[in-house]
Amino acid sequence: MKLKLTALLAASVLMLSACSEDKPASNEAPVMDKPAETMPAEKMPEVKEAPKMEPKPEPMPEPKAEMKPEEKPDMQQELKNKAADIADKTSNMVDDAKKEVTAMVDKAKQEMPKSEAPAGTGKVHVVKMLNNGEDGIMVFEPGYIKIEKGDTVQFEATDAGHNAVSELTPDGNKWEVGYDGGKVTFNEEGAHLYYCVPHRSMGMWGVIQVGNAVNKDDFMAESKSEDGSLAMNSGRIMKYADQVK
Ligand SMILES: [Cu+2]
Repeated sequence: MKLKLTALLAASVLMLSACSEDKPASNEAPVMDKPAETMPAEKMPEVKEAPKMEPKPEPMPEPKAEMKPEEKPDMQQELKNKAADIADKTSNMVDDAKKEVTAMVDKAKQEMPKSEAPAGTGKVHVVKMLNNGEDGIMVFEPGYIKIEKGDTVQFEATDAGHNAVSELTPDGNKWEVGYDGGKVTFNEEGAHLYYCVPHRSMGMWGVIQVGNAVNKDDFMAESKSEDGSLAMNSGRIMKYADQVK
C-alpha cells in the first residue's frame, strides 16, 4: 500500500510538474483526492471486522447458560439426597426422643402413685362461703373441719363476695382461694386458721385441722388473739379452735 501511495504521489508530482504550465492540471488534482478517499475506505472494512469479533463472544454465554441447566439437575439431586439424609436422621432423632419421653412418662406414672399413696386419702371436703349460715352471717360452713394428709378442701362460692386466705399454717406457707372459690390440698399435718378478707372483722374465720395438730400451742394463741379483735361474732373463732384436739 505504501508503495502504491508513494508511486501515486510520485506520479502526481510528475504530472503536476509536467502540467504546471497547463490549466488541465487542476483536473488531475481531484484524481489525487480519490485514491486518498479510497484508501481509508479499504482500511474501514478491517475496522468493521473487529466489531464482528465482538458478537462472537456473545454466543459464548449461551452455551454457558445451557451448562447451568445441566448442572442444576445435579444440584437438585444432591439437595434432594441431603434433604433425604437429614429427614432420615431427624426421623431417627424424633423416634429416639419419643422413646425417651415414653420411658419418662412410664417412669413418672409408676412413681406418682407411690408418692401420692403415703400423702393421704385424697378425699375432697367442701366448705361453703355464705352470707348466712347455721353460725350466723358472713360465715364458712363448716367453720371447723378435720381432714387427713393429702386431702383437699373445695371452697365453694355459694354466695358472692367471699374469699379465703390463711392467717396461720403449720409450715408457715400461705395459701389463698379467690372469690370464685377453689381447691387447696394439704400435705402437712397441723392446724390452719384462715379468714375472708372483706369480712375479717365480722368474724368470717375458719379452722382446718390436718391430721395431728402438731402446732396446737401456736394455733390456740393466734386464735385467741384474733377472736379478741373481732368487731362482730366474737367467740366464733374460739368455738372452732376449741375443737382442735
Ligand atoms: Cu366473706
